[in-house]
Amino acid sequence: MNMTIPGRNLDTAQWQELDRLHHVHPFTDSKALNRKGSRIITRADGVYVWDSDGRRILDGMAGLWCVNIGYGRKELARVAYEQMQELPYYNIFFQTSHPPATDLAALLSEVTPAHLNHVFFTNSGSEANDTVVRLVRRYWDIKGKPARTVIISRENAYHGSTMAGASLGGMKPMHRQGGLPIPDIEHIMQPYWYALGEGLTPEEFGLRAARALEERIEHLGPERVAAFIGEPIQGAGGVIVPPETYWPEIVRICRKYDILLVVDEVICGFGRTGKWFGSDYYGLEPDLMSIAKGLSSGYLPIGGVMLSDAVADVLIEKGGEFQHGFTYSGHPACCAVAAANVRILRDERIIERAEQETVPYLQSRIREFETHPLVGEVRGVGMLGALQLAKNKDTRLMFDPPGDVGSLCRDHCTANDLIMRAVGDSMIVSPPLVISRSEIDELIDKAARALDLTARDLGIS
Ligand code: PXG
Repeated sequence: MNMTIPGRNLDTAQWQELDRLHHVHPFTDSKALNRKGSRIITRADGVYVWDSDGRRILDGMAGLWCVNIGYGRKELARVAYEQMQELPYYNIFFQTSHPPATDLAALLSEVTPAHLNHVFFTNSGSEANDTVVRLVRRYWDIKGKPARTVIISRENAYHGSTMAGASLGGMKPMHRQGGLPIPDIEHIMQPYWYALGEGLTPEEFGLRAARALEERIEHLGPERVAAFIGEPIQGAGGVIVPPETYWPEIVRICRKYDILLVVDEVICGFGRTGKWFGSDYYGLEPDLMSIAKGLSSGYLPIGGVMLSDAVADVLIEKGGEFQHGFTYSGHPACCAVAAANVRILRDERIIERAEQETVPYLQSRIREFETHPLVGEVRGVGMLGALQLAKNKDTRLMFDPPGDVGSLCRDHCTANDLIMRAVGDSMIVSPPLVISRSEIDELIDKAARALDLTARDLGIS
């Protein structure tokens, strides 16, 4: 099958060859990929993507956790087309603005938690978190406490791939490449009960994991600590759903020491948890909130940082010029598409309908895997789920080395035209919020088959 883009009419092998010769892929062993050739995705609709061989694949990951609204919404294409004819680009520096950026800013203040009424636009979640580092340190500087520079994050957190994003993240393999983390970023234990909570109930463990924050603040000296940052539910870390006790205790500690609470909603935002934001799900009142992905459902790149009224007051009323910004901050086409996406989510009640109908169905169906011999734990909230594979489900013995069995299972999913992500030995689902019950059935059937084939390969039954 040939696939045409202007100027090139190539078949699968030709696209793969050009890719091999010229394209360096993110988070990829390029040598290994080049041996087998990349999969070429050519189009998408609803919850499905098609590859260049014409195979229809169920996208259980909504792209990279972002296509919340589903593929193929022509309204968004139309909005981009019209906006690009009207005003394809102008910046929002130097005392200018334009309708798409201003409209989206106002719309975001409506849909985000009530006390968040200002946004700083970026082009990605990583840039949002870089902006967070600068905002947090600037905030304390303006408040006359420049020594408050340390930001505390968690091991196995993911906050992006730029220097600051990867530093905030707790991914050791990322830190090892490029001399990270940058100074004054600290990491505490993550609230991963299945892996770390042996001998404790989830509730006890949640408190223990949260109190690691208090211990670190005391160790560093509270006068040095600027903020705590966390994903409501860790996504790329393996859909780690914290015990119920965790977030209330984190909030108590942040308030006690007067440090800023930064909630990274890049995955959890815009409906992923069945509420508009993970902060709504856990009842959090963040001082700063990072957003991206579902903000535009991935149709165009855009991110941002929401500021609480209190933070905005300090930054705007007392801060003078904030020396930060990107050429494409508030890009007109990206803002117009994001606003259209948010309005569709809101006006079609996509999040509310998912919460009532398909979220409970997905959550109950993935829990059927609790009895599977390979599955040690099933985790999930909203349209997020994880099947934790374990060598011995009774003793919680994990596979060693970690990741090989997850990759094997992932390959069985792929061969069966289902996209699931393996994070170590956790199998992840994060489908578009518009997935139907029958599509969930298809996802579960295909995942079951992949698990069975994996168990067979390992001689487990
Ligand atoms: N914060 C969180 C919580 C994320 O999940 C980012 C920030 C960075 O966003 P950008 O737009 O800069 O990518 C993310 C991104 C994976 C995977 O393999 C996850 C992400 C990105 C790429 C791959 O699960 N999350």
